[in-house]
Amino acid sequence: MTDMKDHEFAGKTVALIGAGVSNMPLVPFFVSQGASVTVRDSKSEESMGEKAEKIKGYGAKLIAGDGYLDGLSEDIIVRSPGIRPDIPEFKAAVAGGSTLTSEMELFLSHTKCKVWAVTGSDGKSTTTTVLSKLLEGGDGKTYLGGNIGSPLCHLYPEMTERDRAAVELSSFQLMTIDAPFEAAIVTNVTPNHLNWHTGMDEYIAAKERILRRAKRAVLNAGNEVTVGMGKRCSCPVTWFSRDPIGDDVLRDGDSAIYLDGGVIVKREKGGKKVPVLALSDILLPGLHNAENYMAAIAAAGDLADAEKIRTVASSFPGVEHRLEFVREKDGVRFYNGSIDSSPTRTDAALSALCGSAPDRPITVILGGYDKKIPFAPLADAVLGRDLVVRAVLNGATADAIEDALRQHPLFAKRVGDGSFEMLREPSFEDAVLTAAREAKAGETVILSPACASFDRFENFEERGKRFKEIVTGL
Ligand code: UMA
Repeated sequence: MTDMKDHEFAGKTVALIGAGVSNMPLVPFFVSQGASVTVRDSKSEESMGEKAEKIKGYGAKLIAGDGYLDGLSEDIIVRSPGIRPDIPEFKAAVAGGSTLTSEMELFLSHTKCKVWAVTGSDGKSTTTTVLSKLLEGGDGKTYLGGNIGSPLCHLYPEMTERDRAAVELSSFQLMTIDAPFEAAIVTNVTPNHLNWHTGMDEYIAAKERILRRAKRAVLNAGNEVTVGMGKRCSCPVTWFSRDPIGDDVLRDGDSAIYLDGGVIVKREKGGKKVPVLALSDILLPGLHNAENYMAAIAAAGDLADAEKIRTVASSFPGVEHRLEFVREKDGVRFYNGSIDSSPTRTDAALSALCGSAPDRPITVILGGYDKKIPFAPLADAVLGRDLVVRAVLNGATADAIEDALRQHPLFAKRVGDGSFEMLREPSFEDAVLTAAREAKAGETVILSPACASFDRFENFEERGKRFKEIVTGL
C-alpha cells in the first residue's frame, strides 16, 4: 500500500462497535495498518461462536455481552449502521476526544474512486446494481457495495481515480454522511424504520443528506417527499417517473426521464426528447423496475449509451432472491423471491408480476418459519388478484396460511368457479415440484413465501439457492 494516508491508523486505538457484515472486514484491515483494535458487541462471546475466535485470531481484543461499551474511549470509534450515533456512550466518548465514524464514512473520506450513491425506501438494491452495471467498461474497475451487503472501506487502498463505485446507502448510514457524489439517487421515500428513527422528519432528513454535496440529483417526480427534496436542493436534478412530468416539478435547467408509450424517453435540458429503452427490453417485471432503470440510466448519464443500456436490461436477472428471474422452461417462467419473508413483501412481489404485460397467471409458493404474524393480509394479496391462480403451501405456517385463505370472503367463490386452487405439500422440494408440474405454458411460478426460512434453512439465501437448484434441474 502506497497511499499517502498509509500509516494514518498506526499506533491508534480503534473500537469497532458491532461485529457484523460492515465491521468484520475492518478487523484485519485496521490490524494490518498497525492500529490496536478492540471489537465490542452486545452479543455474548458464546453466541458469537466462530466469529469470536476469528476476531481474536486476527490479533484484536473482544469485549462481548453486557457492559460491552464500558470504558469506551478509543481514538477512533466505528459504529455499525444499526446503532444510533447519539447513544450516551458515544456522546461521552466524543466529549472525551474520540472520533465517531462508520465503515461507509471512512470509505467515502479515503477512496480515490468516483462514487455514485443511491438511497430510498424501496428499489435501492436493484437500482444500485443496475447502475453499477451501467458504469462498467471504463478503464478502471467498478465496485458495488454499501447497504446492499458488501462493505468497501477495506478496499480503498487499492482503488484509483479511474475506478467507479455505486453504493447503496441506508438512512442509518446517511445519518452521519456528508460526502461528494458524482450523482445521488433517491428512489422514493415512504414511512419505514420508524422504530429506529425518532420520526418521519428524521428519516427524511437522513435520506436528504445524500444530496448535500452531489453534483447531480436523480429524484422521483411521482413521490411527494422526493419532490420536496428537489425543490430544496441546489444541484441540477434529473426527474424520473412512470407518468408524464408536470412543469410544476421541472425547474429551469432540470432534465427528465419518463415512460412514453412503452418506451423510456429522456428529455434533455433544451426540451429535446431522446428514446432510450423499450420496456419490452427489460427482463425484470413490473413498472417499479422500469423506474429503477430510469433512475440508474439518469445517474449513469453519458457513461452508458443506448446499446449498453439495452444489453444490461435484457440480460440482468435481478438482485439475487428478490424477484430474481431463474429460467423459462416449457413456457413457464420461474422467479425466486426468497427474501419475501412477510406478507407485505409477497404482496409487493405479486403486485410487480401483475403489473407486467402481457398477463401471465401466477402460481405462488407460500409458507415457512412461524413468526406468529397474521396472514389475513396475505390472503388479501393472493385472493384479491385474479391473476394468482394457484398457491402451494408448505412449511411450519402451512396450517395458518390455509386457515387465512379459507376464511377470506373471496375463497369460496374463487375455488368454486375454478379460478383458484390451493395445494399443500409436506416438504419444500415437493412444493416446488408441484408448482412446476401444475403451471402451464404462459404462466409464472414464484417462490414468495411470506415467511422466514428458519424452519428448514439457515437463512433466506440458502432457501433461494435450493429453489434455484430444483428449478434448474427440472
Ligand atoms: N450490535 C451491537 N449493539 C447494538 C446493535 C447491534 O453490538 O446496539 C451488534 C450486533 O450484535 C451485530 C452487529 O452489531 O453482531 C452488527 O449488526 P447489524 O445487523 O446492525 O449490522 P451489519 O451486520 O454490519 O449490517 C449492516 C446493515 N444492517 C443494518 O443497518 C441494521 C446491513 O443492512 C448492511 O447490508 C450491512 O451493514 C453492510 O453495509 C441490512 C438492513 O436491513 C440488510 N438494512 C436496512 C434496510 O436495508 O432497510 C437499513
